[in-house]
Amino acid sequence: MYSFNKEDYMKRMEWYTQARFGMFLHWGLYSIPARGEWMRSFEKLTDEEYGKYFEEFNPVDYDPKKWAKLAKKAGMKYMVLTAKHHDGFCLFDSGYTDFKATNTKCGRDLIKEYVEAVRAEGLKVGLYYSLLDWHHEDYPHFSDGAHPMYQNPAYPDEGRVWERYVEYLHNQVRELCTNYGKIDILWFDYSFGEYSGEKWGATRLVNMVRQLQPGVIIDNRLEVSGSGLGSLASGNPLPYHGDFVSPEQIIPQEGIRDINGNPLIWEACFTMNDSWGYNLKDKYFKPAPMLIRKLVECVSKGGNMLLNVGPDARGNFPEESVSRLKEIGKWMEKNGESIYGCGMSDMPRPDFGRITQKGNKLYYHIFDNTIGPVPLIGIEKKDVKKIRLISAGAEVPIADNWVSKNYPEITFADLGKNPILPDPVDTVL
Ligand code: JFZ
Repeated sequence: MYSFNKEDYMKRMEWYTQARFGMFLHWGLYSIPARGEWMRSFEKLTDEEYGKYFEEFNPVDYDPKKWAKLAKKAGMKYMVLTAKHHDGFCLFDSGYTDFKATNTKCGRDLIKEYVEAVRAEGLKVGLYYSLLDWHHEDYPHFSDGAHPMYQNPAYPDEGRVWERYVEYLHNQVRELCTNYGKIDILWFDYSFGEYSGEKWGATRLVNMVRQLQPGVIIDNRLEVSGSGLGSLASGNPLPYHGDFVSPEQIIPQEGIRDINGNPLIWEACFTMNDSWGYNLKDKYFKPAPMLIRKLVECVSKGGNMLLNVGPDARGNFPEESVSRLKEIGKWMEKNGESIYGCGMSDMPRPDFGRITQKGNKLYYHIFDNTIGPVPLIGIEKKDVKKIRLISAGAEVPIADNWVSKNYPEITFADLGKNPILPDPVDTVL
């Protein structure tokens, strides 16, 4: 059934590579202990110990319309929410488990409300689904030596039947692809060691997904983890290679290319602080200007940025996240055209920042004061049609002063004598 058709692929990926900026959401029972989404595993909790959060879970403030509005205001074009994370707790009303939101005090299908809210804002709908499952009775805890943190003495592996877990996984993915209308992104997480590809029944899984959701975009983690390129880069893609590479907490130095040097589609996901799930004690939030520049960096290297928010147990975004989203949104409102539909540039990377490109339009992102006029290295004056300060629509002349006269081979943009940039975060020409 599987065949790789480059034309179909590029068509499917069009909105996604235009969008460039999305919101990742890690939310579940782990928002209550507020020590990150791995706490159950790191702290080796038993079912019973973790079960107390299931008893307690009641996100009274959950309002995904509010979430979607915040994402949209920030300039994001899509959202990806954890339908199930590694702890196995389902935010959706699955027929294959009792460990789900509808069985908690809140009694709501949180995914249903989410997909409706996201769509209503005109954003694309993404769902994260964990391949790992610390709750399922057939998911082993000791098998993989590379991940000692799975090993929980409370959970011996005897009697666990792997095939039963794989059926469970397939059944739940079928539910997600059937019960919630059009899904735009499925974000599987993740493969490691021998737990990769066919171990998950991945060819069969992907065929089912593509049949139920023909346009859906799938990440590459049915094959690899956050650090692998996968077979998409090898020129010989396996059926479950996925549609984009998903580097985590890192922006690749030079973008990502396949073995023939052709650029691949990728999305760097990262946290605003240092945690995916809500973490009460992690207050190391990256400043908004840094996040804006990181987004620019991703686009200048041909990638997307998926920026994470970890809502709290009541269903609210942390204040620190809200203020950053608002600040990013303000910048995006004025400078979004240098992000959406833009990609890697053919021009050399400048010292002062980055360049993004859309067709024959170059966007010079000036992060750093250039002291004198702004050098547009590699550009000949005769090739410049016009230069504009994007945020104001203002004309910026080619410099004609003693500096530019001393360097006649360089084309300079003249932002004036004042060394303070119009926007110290990122001035875009
Ligand atoms: C995974 C999850 O474990 C994590 O909780 C979060 O959801 C993130 C987006 O994805 O994190 C990983 C996955 C793979 C590696 C590291 C972190 N890895 O292989 O190095």
